[in-house]
Amino acid sequence: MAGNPTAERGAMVRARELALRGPRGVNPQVGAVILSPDGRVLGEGWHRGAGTPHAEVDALSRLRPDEARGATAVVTLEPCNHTGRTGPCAAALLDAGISRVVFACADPGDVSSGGADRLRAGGVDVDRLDEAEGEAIIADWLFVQRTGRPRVTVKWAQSLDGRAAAADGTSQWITGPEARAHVHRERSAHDAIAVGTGTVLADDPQLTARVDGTPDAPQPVPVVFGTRAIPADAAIRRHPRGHRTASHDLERELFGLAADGLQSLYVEGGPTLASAFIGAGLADRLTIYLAPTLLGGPRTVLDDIGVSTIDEQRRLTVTRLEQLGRDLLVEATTEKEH
Ligand code: AOF
Ligand code: ZN
Repeated sequence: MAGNPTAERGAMVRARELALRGPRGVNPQVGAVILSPDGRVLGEGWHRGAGTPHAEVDALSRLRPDEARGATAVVTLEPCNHTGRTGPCAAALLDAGISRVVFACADPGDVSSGGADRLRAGGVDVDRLDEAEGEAIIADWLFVQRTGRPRVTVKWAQSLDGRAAAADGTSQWITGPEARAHVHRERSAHDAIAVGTGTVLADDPQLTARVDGTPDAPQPVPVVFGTRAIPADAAIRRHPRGHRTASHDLERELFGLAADGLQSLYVEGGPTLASAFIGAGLADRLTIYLAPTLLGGPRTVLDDIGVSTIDEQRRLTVTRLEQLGRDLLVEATTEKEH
């Protein structure tokens, strides 16, 4: 059975929009649209976070009894096949009499996957559509499923000669307003933001995302790494999402963040923390803002990253190069040994 390609394609675009209404967390963002055999939208649904009904069940709940018989479910993620906090969607679709299911992204879970096979075994026609787009909307969640930790971006701003600060430690306004605005958009695009206690003590950052024209931009959760105490009057104590503190066991801390549903981490400073993440092989993406200025002196952007001889250098792949006002942004990914 071929279904109704035009209606299904439109429904998948709509399902991705619906998915993004749901929260980022331990569960993926999933959207679903139920189509009648002649391609009309019968119901829409999305997943509102762990413990709430899955997208397919939410969409089915909008239909009248028996309205799902012979209908097509278009879902951004393969319907699950397990009983977790809720029951298996594959069974719910079968019970409702759905005759065709179109999904984008395969469920990567060991226990939750297999829904497509179960549906086929139950006589349902199953097809795959827009796989890449379906994966893109939950890329960070898929990364967490694969690695157990959030995706990590390490950011710094530097003079063209690779310094993060002047010799006395002053570092404000190396880059211009366009670069700083870009940083705020990046903050808002991450679930959590990491700084070392050294940065909190030296710069007293607010660590909020201040995006022009978007007063309600999502705010990342600040995570302060290190052992030194955070002063009682530190600006970070007034952060709208509170703050977390973390030890220097980076990997363990990252697993803890992922377990709490934080899928991406933006590491903002300073050199000690950035070096620790890179040295431990825990930096996935780098964003480096290059200011056309020279500072000289000892305050290099990184210290020891475990490279003692040239064979150990950390090769990068540049994924983006952009001029931001008078500064340059270089985005790069790290090459993984595994
Ligand atoms: C779907 N539709 O809308 C979602 C799915 O503990 P539970 O019951 O919430 O199950 C969570 C797992 O189910 C999650 O890790 C993922 O594999 C799948 N999520 N599946 O069919 C949905 N949110
Ligand atoms: Zn499900």
